[in-house]
Amino acid sequence: MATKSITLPDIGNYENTPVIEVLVSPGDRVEKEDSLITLESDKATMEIPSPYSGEIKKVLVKVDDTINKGDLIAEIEADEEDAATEAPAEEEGKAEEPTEKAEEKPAEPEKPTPSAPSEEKSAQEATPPAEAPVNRQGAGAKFHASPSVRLFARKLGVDLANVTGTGPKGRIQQEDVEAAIKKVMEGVAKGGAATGAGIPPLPEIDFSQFGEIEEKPLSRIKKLSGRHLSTAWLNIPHVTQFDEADITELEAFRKSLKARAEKQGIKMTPLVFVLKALAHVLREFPNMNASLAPDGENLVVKKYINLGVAVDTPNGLVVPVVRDVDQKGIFELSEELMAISERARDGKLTGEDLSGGTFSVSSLGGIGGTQFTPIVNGPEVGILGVSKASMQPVWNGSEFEPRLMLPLALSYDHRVIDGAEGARFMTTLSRTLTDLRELML
Ligand code: CAO
Repeated sequence: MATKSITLPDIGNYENTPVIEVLVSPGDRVEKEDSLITLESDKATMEIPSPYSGEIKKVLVKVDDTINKGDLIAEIEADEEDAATEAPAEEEGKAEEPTEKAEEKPAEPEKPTPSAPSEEKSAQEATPPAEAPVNRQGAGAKFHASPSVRLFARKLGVDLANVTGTGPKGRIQQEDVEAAIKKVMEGVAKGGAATGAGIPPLPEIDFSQFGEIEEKPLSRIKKLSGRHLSTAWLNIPHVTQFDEADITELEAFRKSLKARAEKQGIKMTPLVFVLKALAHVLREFPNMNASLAPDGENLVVKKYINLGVAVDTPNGLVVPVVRDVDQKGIFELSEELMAISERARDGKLTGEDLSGGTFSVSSLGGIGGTQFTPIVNGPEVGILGVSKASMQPVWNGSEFEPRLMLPLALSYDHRVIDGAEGARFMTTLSRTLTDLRELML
């Protein structure tokens, strides 16, 4: 092991050549011929390979530096066998082929000298002069691409680490960069459901190679809601706050009303009490009953409280809206929830049923599960997830008492709601559900 200085070898008739990429950082392990930096003159780009294998100790250039023959690029703790072989470039500032063992040579003929400058009139006229595998800083990704393809990708802002090469030995060609851009653009055109916004797409896999498969078209609702959910998930920085509300008294009250409700043909579930309590708490926390203006500069606070309720239908999830929940009683809300979920399941919802919501609720309480993290129904600010209530032993200060506990999950847009506000909202909601007399305050 010996520390060696790596200098810029003779790269031809170039002076003060700008460094456009630094491909290594201290601590990186490089093999002989791995590219260290990329230079770009007005006519060409070229990669400067390492004359040694070893560990990079210092990087002495940075992007936008301009360098000349003989300038220091890096210091390397060279492997023993490399260290024994002085790099002529170090002594004479000239790039010559360092001696190397035949078995160390990559299968493809690659020169250890700098990539010969490619005289690129345009990226189309790409003649790959040398293809050095690049050990990407941090990412550790390795890929082959000629300087002209790298230039092409850089001009279009494409990260080659995300491009699959179809050339020999996976070499990335210009067509591959074009295909990657096309895929992203198609994703954007489709509403960015799967890709777009620079998000790398999921790999396309032919699953039939592993066994029998069947392709089924997604329902229209699934496609629409999928796009909306992806948009919300990608645009809104989500936080989910969990809590549990003691609904023992609420449940007793609900049961006491059950017979009356049944007489009127109404099914009264815990969800309507949640809707009522939620509307009350939203009055106290108006920021939660709001939307961020598209410019991100203002909050549009709504003075009406219309709650979207997620309904599971045979064709997928829909979110009809129950209007003015704060102004309606439990019986009226129960009736409305029954009617609207029936219309949803029959596919008879109108545009009006589906619009104007200010906050949403997703209840899986009738099905099961202890908690889940709902996705905010953007541009709303929050959504409440309700799971199945269960009897729990709760410590009352002197003993454990069996109490009916309702798990709640609040997801909110963290650009609008701070953690403390989210927690206070949930504490107030839990308190209201535990003691419905809060509704009168
Ligand atoms: N804890 C315990 N039991 C609950 C409960 C809870 N949180 N919520 C409902 N229940 C009970 C009800 O009391 C009812 O019991 P009974 O039949 O004995 O009275 C039973 O579970 C079924 O209730 P329900 O689901 O029919 O009615 P609901 O008012 O609770 O919900 C609706 C209505 C439309 C929201 C619901 O039917 C539904 O579609 N839920 C799915 C929503 C969904 O898919 N969300 C996920 C969105 S993200 O993909």
